Amino acid sequence: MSSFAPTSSETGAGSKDYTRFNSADAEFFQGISRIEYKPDSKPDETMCYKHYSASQVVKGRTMEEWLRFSVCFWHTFRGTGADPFGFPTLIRPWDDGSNTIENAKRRLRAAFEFFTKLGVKYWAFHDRDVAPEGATLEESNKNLDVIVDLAQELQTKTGVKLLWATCNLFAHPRYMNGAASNPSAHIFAYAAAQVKKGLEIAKKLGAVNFVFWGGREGYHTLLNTKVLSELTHLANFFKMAVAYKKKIGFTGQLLIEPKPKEPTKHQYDYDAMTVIGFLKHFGLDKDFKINVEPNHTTLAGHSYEHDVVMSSAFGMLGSIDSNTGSPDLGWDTDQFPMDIKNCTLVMKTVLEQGGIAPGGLNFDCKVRRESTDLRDMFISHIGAMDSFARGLKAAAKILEEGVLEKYVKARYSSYESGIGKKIDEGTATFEELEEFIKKNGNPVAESGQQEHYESVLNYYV
Ligand code: XLS
Ligand code: NI
Ligand code: NI
Repeated sequence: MSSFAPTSSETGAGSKDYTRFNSADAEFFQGISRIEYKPDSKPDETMCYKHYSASQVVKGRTMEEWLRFSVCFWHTFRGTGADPFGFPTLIRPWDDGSNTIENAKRRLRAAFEFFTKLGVKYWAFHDRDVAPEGATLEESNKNLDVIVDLAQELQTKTGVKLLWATCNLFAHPRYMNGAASNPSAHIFAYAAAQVKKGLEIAKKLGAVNFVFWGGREGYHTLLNTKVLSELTHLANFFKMAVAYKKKIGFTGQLLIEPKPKEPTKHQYDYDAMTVIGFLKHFGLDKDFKINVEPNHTTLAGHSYEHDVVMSSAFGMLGSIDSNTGSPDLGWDTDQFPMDIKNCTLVMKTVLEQGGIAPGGLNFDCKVRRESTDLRDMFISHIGAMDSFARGLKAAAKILEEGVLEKYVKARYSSYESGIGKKIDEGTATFEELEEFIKKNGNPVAESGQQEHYESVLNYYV
């Protein structure tokens, strides 16, 4: 990869005038105004909402309240389009490619203009995306303080709120063998100190959640790994986070984001059920919920909505990193969710559980490397927001008409009374069930009717 490293003339960095973006009233997205709702717009008018109307009421709440969209800072303002085979393609006019505070401030101002023009009320970031990492922890914290002050000012000015903050515990080489599951206690301590600061800034910015994603918490070979020690350390790390959160009075919901692999071969937070088992085993399930990312769910070999449904069933669905993979690829492509059926299935669960707050739908998505215009940043978010608005409307109709529900209810009706009710409530015994069979004889297996259910769903999408 290093032999492919671009020079500044190849990236365009350093050759332009960035100072015009330094003032507080600089405009970053010239010629683009506030995105409007235009339900009658033509098919190729993609710089407006056709379905997402923030104030439109669906099932007793506004679309804005149900959907709680959030823009992620890392992809949308730090993504460069570089990949292992090619140079950056997403060269933003305000970004000089440097690791300076000035550049960080420009990016942040550009981001808040973007959130405002798009009309999205939440954002999310990693500590190291917003502020440059220094040579020491103290230096990094000092950089963060400067940027967090500006973020606070911009949040107040625009009314945009922080859906969640997180710490980047995976990019720096010190974390190559993990952070809280690192074989070195020294590195564990560094990660803890970093999260301590992360919780403090989350509190300062009024974050309604705080996320842990363990991209390097796992193993590449079991030959060098003490799995139970690593998992115990990981749990102890989370216990310290809970204790510190309580100590400083941070009220945001703590979330764990499952992912089976990438960058680590096997990640401990494999999928929703693995995380729920881990949390219950270590007595952490009252303090954490799950941030489901559907692209991770499909990476784990499940269907798109699987982890959303599973976490919700256990009362553990906290938030959603609403993105998608490419079904023909096997990795985390972080694409904008444009599939209405997927969005419908996610929103069906969100409606069924009465909403996703304090979580939201965070666009952990990146425009394709080839989508190089500033307008593509808008079009991608607008397209995904419209897909979710359609998903919300379709899901509301599915629930209101209750057709699917009627069939599901009938399918399980044998558990509503008699011996079935006793099984459901956990009071039946093997002896009783044997008696039941002797008395009632052989059961009849009924059709699962999958195609019938699929046809009903298609009617609504
Ligand atoms: C990576 C994850 C990451 C988390 C935040 O695959 O999705 O972006 O959401 O650290
Ligand atoms: Ni994510
Ligand atoms: Ni991801």
